[in-house]
Amino acid sequence: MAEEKKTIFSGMQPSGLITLGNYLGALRNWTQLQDEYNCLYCIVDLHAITVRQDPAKLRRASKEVLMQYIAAGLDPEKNIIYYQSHVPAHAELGWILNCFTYMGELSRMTQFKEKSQKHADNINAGLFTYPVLMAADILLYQTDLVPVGEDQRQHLEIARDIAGRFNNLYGDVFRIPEAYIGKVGARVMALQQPDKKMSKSDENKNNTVALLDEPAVILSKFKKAMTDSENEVRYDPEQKPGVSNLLNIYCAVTDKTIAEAEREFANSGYGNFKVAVGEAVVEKLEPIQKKVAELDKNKDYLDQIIAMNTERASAIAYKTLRKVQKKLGFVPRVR
Ligand code: ATP
Ligand code: LTN
Repeated sequence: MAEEKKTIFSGMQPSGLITLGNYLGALRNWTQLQDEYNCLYCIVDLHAITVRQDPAKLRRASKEVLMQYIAAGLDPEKNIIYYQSHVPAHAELGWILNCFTYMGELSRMTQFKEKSQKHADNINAGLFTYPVLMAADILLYQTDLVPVGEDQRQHLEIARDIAGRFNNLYGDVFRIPEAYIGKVGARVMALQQPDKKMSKSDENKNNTVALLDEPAVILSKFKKAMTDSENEVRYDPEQKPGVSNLLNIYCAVTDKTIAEAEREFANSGYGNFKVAVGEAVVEKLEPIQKKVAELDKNKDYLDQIIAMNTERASAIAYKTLRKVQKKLGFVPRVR
């Protein structure tokens, strides 16, 4: 990797189909960063098992995330795209950093609180230490910037705290990363419940739009989206969360401003507005869907990309891990 460029790291869980929220909040921004930065985009399968996964579905979803990364425009030669479980350094540094993270700070994490409520029968230790593994992901690569959606801001803060704490004890080991959160699309809300974020693992499939949903399905989900009892297309997230969410989505996929969109729909009822949003989304996703269908026929190409990129990621990760081990006082391995 070129030395002078800054490093970017981000990831997505193969916990289901990539949603429009994941795309607008994260993936789309990633594709705009690939020329200016050295970028690593991980498929974080170790994180995904913090909630119970069906093995066959996890395998398929992991491959689908890989194909969608590429189809959305991430060049696998320029960017290092790989599976987290293929680089064991993530789990190794994750363990070490567990010993530098406090129970108190982990118990304040919003995602932990939400997920433990949702999966009350499986509040496992991995769910609790999820942010520590995420810190390891980021710190292994001496990352400068982490492009994520708004929901991950708190996890970024804890990663910075852990890194700072380690550096205070052992010297300058980790670069302190910063969050990079886009302006539009950073928080796409659920279509039927616009007071909560659109989430891959939502059981109500009418709440989410998957990148790979068929056009007719996408249109019907938008037609069913929750609005309000007025009939005025106006941006007001407090009073009109549903309509505002649709406006946000529309502007994110068309690159129009909110003011332009409000003018455009000034005289149309909600019915027409929702169809227009749905059609704009379909148009944006169509090329990605075509590319995924092509990639899906090309197993050898995908295998080759993963093999090459796993090597590239490992080389960087183990350099940091060895430095950490040395600082801690582990006896160096004789090879
Ligand atoms: P899960 O439902 O399994 O928790 P998720 O949909 O929250 O998954 P992740 O894989 O955890 O998705 O997140 C991948 C990226 O997408 C992260 O950068 C995250 O901030 C971003 N993201 C997730 N949901 C949204 C959303 N509704 N709006 C904008 N960005 C989002
Ligand atoms: N926690 C993130 C996924 C994730 C990630 C990362 C994002 C795991 N490791 C490192 C950025 C950098 C999520 O739930 N969206």
